Amino acid sequence: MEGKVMKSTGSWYRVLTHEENTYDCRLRGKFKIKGLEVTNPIAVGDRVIMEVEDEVENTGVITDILPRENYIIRKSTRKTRYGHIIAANIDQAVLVVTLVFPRTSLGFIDRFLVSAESFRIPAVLIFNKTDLLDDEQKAMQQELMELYESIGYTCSAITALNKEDIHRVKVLLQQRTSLLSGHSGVGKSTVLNQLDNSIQQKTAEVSTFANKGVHTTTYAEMFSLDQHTFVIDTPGIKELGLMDINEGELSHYLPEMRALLGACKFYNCTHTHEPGCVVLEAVEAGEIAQTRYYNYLSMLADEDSHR
Ligand SMILES: Nc1nc2c(ncn2[C@@H]2O[C@H](COP(=O)(O)OP(=O)(O)OP(=O)(O)O)[C@@H](O)[C@H]2O)c(=O)[nH]1
Ligand SMILES: [Mg+2]
Ligand SMILES: [Zn+2]
Repeated sequence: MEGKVMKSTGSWYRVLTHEENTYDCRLRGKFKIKGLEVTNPIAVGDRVIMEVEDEVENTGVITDILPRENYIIRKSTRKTRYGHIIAANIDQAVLVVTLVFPRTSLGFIDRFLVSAESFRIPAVLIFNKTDLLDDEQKAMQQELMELYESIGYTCSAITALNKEDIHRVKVLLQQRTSLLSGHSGVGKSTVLNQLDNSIQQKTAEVSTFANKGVHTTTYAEMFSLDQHTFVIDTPGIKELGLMDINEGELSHYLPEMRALLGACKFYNCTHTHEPGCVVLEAVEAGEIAQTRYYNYLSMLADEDSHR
């Protein structure tokens, strides 16, 4: 029968079937997807075919994987040549960011957005922990939200424990399957726990010593808020190594650059030094944010990202 992978630990998978039964499954055989080298062949969100092994224990085996609509992948931290699929078959990627405790860098945000663009997955930014910001930081956050909104990304500023804020998050998630991603400690699990009383993900305080999260969530897990609304909690990530993006493609994944493509003098313009480059002109004129342009350059320079 067919089911959906709700949780994956790497050694077993929790599968929810159409009949709303859940089974803890292992894999049978090898699952190799052509042209994709990954450390995890099956990820949360995958639609699979499974056979029941034990009706009493609710165990089974996954025998096949159905074609993916999409997936979001990062470079494996252990084996750099390999990717690690964060989730499959998602409607949107929600990046939870915090200006403080811990601080999310713009480089990380832009890499995440580029990655989502490359997989054609709409991305949303949630700025959490606004209760911890001083006036200067609030102004900075406002500026960032205006920047990303102007590029076309929906942004929302919240405090996880504020009911009205959580209501706004609910509206963003309605009728979709969403991935919650971001650094450890930004509050992904805290937000999720507020969305539904039945969800009780472990959360933990950010280390005051390192100003970093302590990696409380260790496995990706999908929760259903209603029949049509699913949210995936994931372990915090430090970096998002970009996969399979070549030099020529990169600018297509920054929407404000994409809008100008084709207008540069040289068709193979890298937008770094060429005469008649409309991207450089737009940066000069302040129409493209310097931070976005610098992060473009940094991604371009990252040898590993366009192999
Ligand atoms: N002040 C404040 N604290 C928050 C807010 N949201 C979350 N926290 C706290 O931040 C800490 C980390 O939250 P978690 O939900 O565990 O973070 P996470 O993103 O799930 O972290 P990992 O599972 O490690 O990736 C906890 O102590 C939360 O109580 C918020 O809006 N304001
Ligand atoms: Mg967590
Ligand atoms: Zn150019």
